[in-house]
Amino acid sequence: SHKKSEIAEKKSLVPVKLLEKSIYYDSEVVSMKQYITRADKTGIIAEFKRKSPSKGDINVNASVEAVTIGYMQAGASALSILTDKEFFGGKNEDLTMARKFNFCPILRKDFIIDEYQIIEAKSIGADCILLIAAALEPIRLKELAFFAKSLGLEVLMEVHNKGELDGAINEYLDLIGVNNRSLKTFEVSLDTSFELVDMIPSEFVKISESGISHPETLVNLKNAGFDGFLIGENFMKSNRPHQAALN
Ligand code: IGP
Repeated sequence: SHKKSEIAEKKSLVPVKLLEKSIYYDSEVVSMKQYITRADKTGIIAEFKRKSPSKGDINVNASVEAVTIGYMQAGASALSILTDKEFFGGKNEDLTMARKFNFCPILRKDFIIDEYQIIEAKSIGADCILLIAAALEPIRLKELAFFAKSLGLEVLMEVHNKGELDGAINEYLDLIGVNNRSLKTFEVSLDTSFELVDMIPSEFVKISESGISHPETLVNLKNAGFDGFLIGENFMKSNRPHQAALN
């Protein structure tokens, strides 16, 4: 959703120099790669998402503090916080709020196309960024991944098919996520995950994203080789997202 002009505007409003003064900018990241693969964890990346283009309003009044603390107490391995405003009703402050109350890896969920957004991610307290293969030229994706690594951040690359995976894979990625939801039709198919899992090289942590709503789905995905599971809507649609169970 971010256009170049919007980013330029923001850069002049909040210059990089100011972002670099944030207390989070120099603090160490909490490794999502490590947390996801820890044997004593569930592998669940629990997402805070107020609304989405596919579902409209999901939970517009949810409190970041209550929900994220609850997610972690319930056994999540990590958090994903939407910061995109236009489509998901998120904001940077949501991530910073999650950071203040939790010691765990936090993924900044947004449409990243520029280095500025990566500096911003670090400054608001993120540990990991998302790069979407469908939205970036492979060479550009690699540049952005390299840049993120240079700030100490981890990188989750999202793919939808074999073409994206083969075209964009590079040595600066930490985790690879297969998104079961088509960005074009919003249709969810878990087959996407089952088809791609064996094509992901073993050095990357494997995440299945979207449309997970049954415990047996999670078990099947795990048996197929996935380490992590990104779950948003199924939790957020409940009045108490952190007490929601997959069912
Ligand atoms: C979570 P779900 O179906 O559990 O709410 O999905 C997450 O995978 C989804 O929000 C997502 C997303 C994205 C959002 C995956 N990739 C890219 C925004 C941008």
